Amino acid sequence: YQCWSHKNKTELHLSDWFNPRLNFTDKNLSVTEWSAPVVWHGTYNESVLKNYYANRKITVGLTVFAVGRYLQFYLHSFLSSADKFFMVDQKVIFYVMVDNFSTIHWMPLSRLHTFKVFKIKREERWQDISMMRMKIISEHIVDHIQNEVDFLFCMDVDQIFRGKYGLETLGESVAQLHTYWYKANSTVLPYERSQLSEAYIPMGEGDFYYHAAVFGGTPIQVLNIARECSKGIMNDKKNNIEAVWHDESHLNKYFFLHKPTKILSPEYCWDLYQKRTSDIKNIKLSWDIKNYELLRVND
Ligand code: 2GW
Ligand code: MN
Repeated sequence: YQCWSHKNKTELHLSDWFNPRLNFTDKNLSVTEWSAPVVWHGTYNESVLKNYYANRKITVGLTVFAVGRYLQFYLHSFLSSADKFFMVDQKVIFYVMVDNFSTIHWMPLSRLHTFKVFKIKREERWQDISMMRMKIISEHIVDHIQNEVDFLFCMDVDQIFRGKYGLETLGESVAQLHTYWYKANSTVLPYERSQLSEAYIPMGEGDFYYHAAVFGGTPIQVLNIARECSKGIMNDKKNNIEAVWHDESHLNKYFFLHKPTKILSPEYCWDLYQKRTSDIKNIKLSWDIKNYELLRVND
């Protein structure tokens, strides 16, 4: 009973755990115009967060897709690094979507982490593999995920966790700053610029360019995100158009219309080939290597 009373009484305020970095020339990289925190290493108080969530018994979900060659190439290093760094000491369910069970092998996970594997149909075109994730995610949230977790992340599989990725990342709706574009002027961002697409964002508008390799939130918010993106993708298909960066263009449109409540710095999804500036203090997740010759053949 102590657990319940505590759960409903105290609220966590932004100033309890978050200390913005104020040394940016673009002050939006600290706190956005709509007052969402931009979480960088060193801006959050881990022990306050740990205490706050200690008697709330939360579970965090993480969906990841590994289809075709991506299964053998990326899944193991993604999961084993996630087990080590993603939500350490929290209950976690990894939702692993694959097109082939036979290549999955047993992997021991830490005590509070577990995984569920689901079989999905393999799409012919790689663009469709990527885009169909939105539809599949929304179906699984409705079917079961909404009853199993308090927060949900959705990630690309071609990445490796490198440092603690913890409670500071949780929020109602969470978006990831793209490594390449986080300091760029909005006119150069690679949004979809055709008015014929549902993902269209007018020139000069848009807040940030978000990376679709990481997004999250509460199950209900992630359901909204995935449903809207999926709708946009399907409507575009009907009109014979495909947005320039596929599901990522639709995700950017969604977050343009519905501002995320929390933003993660590029430290939470960094490209190690990119020149590292002094902003990047602690890399939590990095892109895995891409071998297009090996990966993008149709077999
Ligand atoms: C994708 C592209 C080309 C060839 C294969 C695939 C592929 C992707 C695949 O064969 N199998 C597979 O499971 N996938 C899944 O889709 C996997 O989870 C992968 O991480 C995800 C997105 O594909 P990826 O990582 O190759 O695309 P990126 O790294 O260029 O990512 C950005 O742009 C994508 C749209 O073009 C997505 O929006 C993605 O979320 C972005 O990070
Ligand atoms: Mn990727």
